[in-house]
Amino acid sequence: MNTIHRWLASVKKQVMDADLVVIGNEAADLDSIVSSITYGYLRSLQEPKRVVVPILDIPRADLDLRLDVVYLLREAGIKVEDLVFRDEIAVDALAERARLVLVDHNRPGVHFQLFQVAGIIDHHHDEGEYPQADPRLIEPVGSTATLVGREFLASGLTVDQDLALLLVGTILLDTVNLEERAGRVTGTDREVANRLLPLIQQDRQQLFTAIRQAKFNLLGLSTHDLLRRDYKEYGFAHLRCGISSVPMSMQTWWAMDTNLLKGMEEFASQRGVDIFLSMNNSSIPVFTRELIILWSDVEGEVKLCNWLSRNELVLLPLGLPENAQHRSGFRMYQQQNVKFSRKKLQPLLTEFFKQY
Ligand SMILES: [Mn+2]
Repeated sequence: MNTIHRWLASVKKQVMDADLVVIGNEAADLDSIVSSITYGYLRSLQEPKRVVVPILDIPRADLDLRLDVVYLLREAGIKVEDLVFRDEIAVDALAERARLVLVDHNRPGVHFQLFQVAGIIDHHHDEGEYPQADPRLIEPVGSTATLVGREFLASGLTVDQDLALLLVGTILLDTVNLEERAGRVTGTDREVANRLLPLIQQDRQQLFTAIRQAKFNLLGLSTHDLLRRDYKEYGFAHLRCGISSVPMSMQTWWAMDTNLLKGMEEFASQRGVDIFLSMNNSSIPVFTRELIILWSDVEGEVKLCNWLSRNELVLLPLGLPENAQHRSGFRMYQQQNVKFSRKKLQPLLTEFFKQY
């Protein structure tokens, strides 16, 4: 029997022979990813002689920051290694032979400008381009997955459990579990979701909760991912300073990764920064902030902390956990004044390094 899994594994080997590339938008959220692979699968079933390839418009390394996507793909038995990412292929060479189907957007992103647009399936505002596209299906529904699901159901082809799960899981996330109050759901979303739901084994509420929790759960991310998820770099005098903002307390982080200081050191050295800061915040039980400083200049570090404390930051030193006490250059503080975000800290640092 043909399945989306077998199809994905086979297209992976024929990427550069593609006739049709199906691409979601650059944010590569759940809707874009699921719609591109499911619509690509539909077209391949309808036109078996064509090579249809869905491509994700992000580097492969960025997928693991999207935990809702990782979760639903795993639930549906999709192997991440079978997917094709933008950074793994010669996009411009592919544009010479393949045409593009846009899903979840209706104007190509920066990396796919050279392609001829053959089709559009989308739920965003219609920018009026590509009148010749076929299909040209742009409707203001809650999720592009609704439109793909409707096409699948109308095709008479089999919609198996895994395929139904991908589509309906995405519709539920995008429409906030089909809730009227959230103002996202339309009659079409409800209709398609209600035809797909009987095909899956899972309870609707549980599925929605699991996907939504995954989306906002950082626990599955590695230290490296948490550090690069929201990272900025600054130049202060002759020094380079990197600052990560991490929405997690050190205590929670430590429970996940006892080697996290080593991870920070590696991250800082990869980025080639002299000073590395991690600004951690947590909302449970109340909003708190912590500041971790990695700087090999111990004297400078003491001066910096004094300076920050004099300027309202109010830093309370925290001891390093036992297994990290031998690591040099690290200081951990509780930041008593929680109003100082990275945006507000930056001018203070600029000021400090001017006279340092
Ligand atoms: Mn969408």
